[in-house]
Formats: sequence, structure tokens, C-alpha cells
Amino acid sequence: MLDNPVRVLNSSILQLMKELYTAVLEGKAKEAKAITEKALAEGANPQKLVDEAMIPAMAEVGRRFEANEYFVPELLISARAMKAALEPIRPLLVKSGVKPVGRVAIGTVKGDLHDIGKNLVGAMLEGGGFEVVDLGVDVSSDKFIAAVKEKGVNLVALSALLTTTMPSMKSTIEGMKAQGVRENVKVIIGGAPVTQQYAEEIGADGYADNASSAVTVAKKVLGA
Ligand code: B1M
Repeated sequence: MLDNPVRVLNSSILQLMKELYTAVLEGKAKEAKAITEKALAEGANPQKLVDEAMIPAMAEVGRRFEANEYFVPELLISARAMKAALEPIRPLLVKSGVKPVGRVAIGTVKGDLHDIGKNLVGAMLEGGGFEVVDLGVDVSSDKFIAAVKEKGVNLVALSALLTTTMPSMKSTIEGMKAQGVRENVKVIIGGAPVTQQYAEEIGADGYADNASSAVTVAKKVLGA
């Protein structure tokens, strides 16, 4: 008897997800991208590829780094592999042609160079109907403030991956108050070391622990 085609499809996608996990973990960029394209062509859910293969691979990279099994070069090549794998996924997360829900300036805060999570949040916000102004990494509070003054954004999204750069979130919000623009915008924050408690402490309007919930929180704080 022939195998159930649905089960065959699922097991093939499952196998590709395992291969994608390994390719990101081992920093094989070309392979990671090719596997992602193949999985998508076979009907894999793009969000599942991110949440259940790529992010766990990066978490394992972080664990190995902490255990002194991986060093900065390995972090870099895994990050490059994840970025390559995200290339075919990004357009699928981003909707076009809809009236923007809001205009958001997103960036990784001063002193911090991690951008994979920030890019995912940006893509999900775009997918959620926001117009996104990406300020990049190592963004000073002055640059965020300039975006509020000059680019007409009504939401600022701050990302930090290092405990040492979290205080840049606080100084950005304080800078906004000092320059009289805090009332013009809502501020949401996130990133691995950031918590709801920290968001309350520094007077942010919202906190999200992942890219999907960032969209929900962004809409909530804007009352959209
Ligand atoms: Co770095 N690094 N790193 N690193 N790095 C971490 C963050 C670390 C946890 C590794 C570890 O020790 N286990 C550790 C931080 C410890 C701490 O402070 N708590 C660390 C360190 C120490 C460092 C250096 C200091 C290492 C060194 O040089 N000795 C150095 C600092 C450089 C700097 O920024 N100034 C450094 C450098 C790097 C690389 C440049 C080599 C590379 C980044 C490349 C790049 O981004 N282009 C890198 C990487 C890859 C990592 C790990 C392994 C992976 C990060 C990642 O991309 N994760 C990371 C370990 C880990 O996270 N387990 C680590 C995948 C990504 C999808 O998740 O970014 O968490 P994440 O984003 C999530 C959520 O956090 C959330 O949504 C995203 C999707 O769900 N989110 C938001 C993020 N931003 C949000 C904003 C929101 C809402 C949600 O609203 C606005």
C-alpha cells in the first residue's frame, strides 16, 4: 500500500527542519538558505521554520558559547547562516498594499550589535501592517529622538540583547522626556535579557518577549 501522502509530506518537512537546525548551528549559510527554500516549496509554514528550527539553533549556539565550546567567530557564522535562511522567509512575513496601522522606528540600542531578533521584529511589524523605519544597530538615543522629530513615527521599538546595553533603553526614554517628545510616541522594548518588570521600571509603554507578540503589543499600545 502507498504511504499516506500527507504523512510523507510532513515527515519530509520535519527532516528538512532538522537539517535547517544543523545548518544554522554549524554556520552553513548557503545550505541553510537552500534547505529553507526547499522546505517552503514543500509547503512548510515559514513561522514554524523560524520558531522551531532557526531560533532553537541560535539558542544552542548561545549555550555552546557560554560553555566555551563556541567562540565569537562561530557566533558570527551562525548569525550569517540564520540571516541567509531568513532571506526567503522575510517576504512571506511582510504584507504589502495595506494602509499602515502606524509608523515605527526600530533599532538595537547604543553599544549593541545584535540584529537578528530586531530584524525579525521589524519584519513581523511590517507583516502586521506597520510602516517600519529601521535605524539599524548601535543606535544612539539622539538618533531615536531624531526619528520621532523628523520621520513622524508614532511608535519606537527598542531591542537589546546584552544586559550591559539595557540601560541605553532607559537613557533613550529619558532623552525623549528631556527633549519634550516622549508624549508624542509610544515606546515598546524587547530582547532576551529584557523583562516586563524592566519595561515598567524605565517607563516603557509595552514589552514583548518575541517577534509575534511584539505586533500584538505594538497595536495594543497604539490602541489600534
Ligand atoms: Co552575542 N551574546 N555577543 N553575538 N549572541 C548573546 C546575546 C549572549 C546571550 C550569548 C551567551 O553568552 N549565551 C551574550 C549576552 C550575555 C548578556 O549580556 N546577558 C552575548 C555576548 C556576551 C556577546 C559579546 C559581548 C561577545 C564578545 O564579544 N565577547 C558580543 C557583544 C557585541 C555587541 O553587541 N557589542 C557579542 C557578539 C555577537 C555577534 C556579533 C558575534 C553575534 C550577533 C550577530 C548579529 O546579530 N548580526 C552574536 C550572537 C549571534 C549571539 C547569540 C548566540 C544569538 C542571538 C540571536 O540572534 N538569537 C546570543 C545567544 C542567545 O540569544 N541565545 C548572544 C536569535 C534571535 C532570533 O533571538 O535576538 O533573542 P533574539 O530575538 C528574539 C527575542 O529576544 C525578541 O524577539 C526575537 C524573536 O523572537 N526580541 C524582541 C528581540 N528584540 C525585540 C524587540 C521587541 C520585542 C521583542 O520590541 C521592540
